[in-house]
Amino acid sequence: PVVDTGFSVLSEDFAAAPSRHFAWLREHAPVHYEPAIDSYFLSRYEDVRRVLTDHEAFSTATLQVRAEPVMRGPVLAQMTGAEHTAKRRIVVRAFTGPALQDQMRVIHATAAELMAPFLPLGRMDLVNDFGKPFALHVTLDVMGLDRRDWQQVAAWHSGVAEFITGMTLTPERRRHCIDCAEQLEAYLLPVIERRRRDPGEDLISKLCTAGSDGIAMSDRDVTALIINVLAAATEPADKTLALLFKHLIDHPEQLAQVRRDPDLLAAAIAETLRYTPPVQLIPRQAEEDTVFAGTTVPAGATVFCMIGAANRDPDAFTAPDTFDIHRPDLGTARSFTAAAQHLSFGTGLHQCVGTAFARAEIETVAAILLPLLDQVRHSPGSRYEEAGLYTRGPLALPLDFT
Ligand code: 2IO
Repeated sequence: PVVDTGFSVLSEDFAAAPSRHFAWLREHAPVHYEPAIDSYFLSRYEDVRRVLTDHEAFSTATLQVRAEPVMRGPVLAQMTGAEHTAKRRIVVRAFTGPALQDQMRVIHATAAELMAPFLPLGRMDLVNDFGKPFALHVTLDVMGLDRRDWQQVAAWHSGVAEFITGMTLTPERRRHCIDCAEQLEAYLLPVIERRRRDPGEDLISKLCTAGSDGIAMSDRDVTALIINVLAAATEPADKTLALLFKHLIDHPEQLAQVRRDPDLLAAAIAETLRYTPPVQLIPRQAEEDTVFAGTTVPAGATVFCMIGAANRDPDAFTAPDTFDIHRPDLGTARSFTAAAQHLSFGTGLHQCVGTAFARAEIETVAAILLPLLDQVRHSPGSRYEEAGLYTRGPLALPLDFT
C-alpha cells in the first residue's frame, strides 16, 4: 500500500532545493512512489546501502532502457559474473596504478594550460570557463582522441547525458539524444579500428587489446565503454569542483584551514561529495518483492536510490546538514575506496571505478587554485543557481580573485 502524500520529486518545489525535502522524505515517505514514472524513491541510508549491496535482489537491468540506447552497447555496470569481473579488472587497471600516474601529468598540464588565460583577469566562471572544458580535454587526452574536437564531443556528450539523467523526456528530445549518440559512435568506430591495427598507450588501445580470462572486448563493448567513460568522467567533474569551492567560500573558517594545511583538501573533497553528491540518483530493478520500512517494493519495479538524502541521514552521520571537513564519521582516508561511508560513488559490486581518477582531477585543480584562496569570492552581482535531479550542480560559479 502506497500512501499518496501529494509530494513529487518531479515538482518545481523539489527541483529548486532537493535537500530541503530530504528529512521529510526519510521520516514520512522513505519509500516514495512516483506514479508518472512508475518508480520508487528510497531516501534512508540503510535502505540505499541495502539496495546497492544486494545485487541479487536489485539488479542493474534498468540500464538496458536508461543507458544502452545512448551507450550503443552494454556498459560495465550491466554485466554480471565472470564477464563483469574480467572487464571491470581491465577498466580498473586503466584508471589506477602506473596508468593513473601518467594521467596525473595530463591532468596537471591541462589544468595549468586552461587556467592560464584567466589568472591575469582575476576572474573566472569555474563551471563554464574551466570545469567543463577541463574535464573534456583530460578525458579526450586519456582516450587518445583529438582534444581539438572537444566542442563537438561536448555537444554529443550533452545529448548522451540528457538521456541518462532525464526523468521525463519527450519523444523529440529522446530522438535528439539518440542522434547525438549515433554520431558519437560513428566518430569512434574508425578510431577503434585503427587502434586495433596500431595500438598506443591510450585507453582505447588498452580496451581493444585487453583480454583476460579469454574474455576480449568486441567493437560494441569498446564503444559502450568509451561513451560510458566519457559521460562518467565529464558529467560529475565540473559539478564537484564548483561545489567544493562554493562550500569553502561559504565556510571561510574552513577555507582558511585548507589554505594553511593543504593536506585537508582530501577531507574537503570527501565532505563535498557527502554533502552534495554530484550524482544524486542511482537506479536499480527489484528482482523480488522487498519490504522497506513496512512498504513492499514489488518485483520488477524501478527503484531510485537517493544518494543525497542517504548521505544526510542522521542515522549515518552526526549533524548531517552541516558541511564539516573535520567530521569524525566521514573517514576521509576511506572516502575514495570501497569502504567509504558516504554513498556518492555508489557501493558494492558496481561501485565507481573512477574514484582515484576523480580524486586526482579535483585535488590537482584545487591545489593549483589554493594560492588564490585568500582572495577568492563570489563575483559581485552573480546569482547562485543549481540544476538537475539526477546529476546536480551549479549552472555557473563566477569567482573573483584579484
Ligand atoms: C550509464 C551519471 C554519468 C557511470 C551509467 C552506467 C553510468 C554510470 C553513474 C555515473 C555518472 C553518470 N552511472 N557513472 O551514475 O559510469
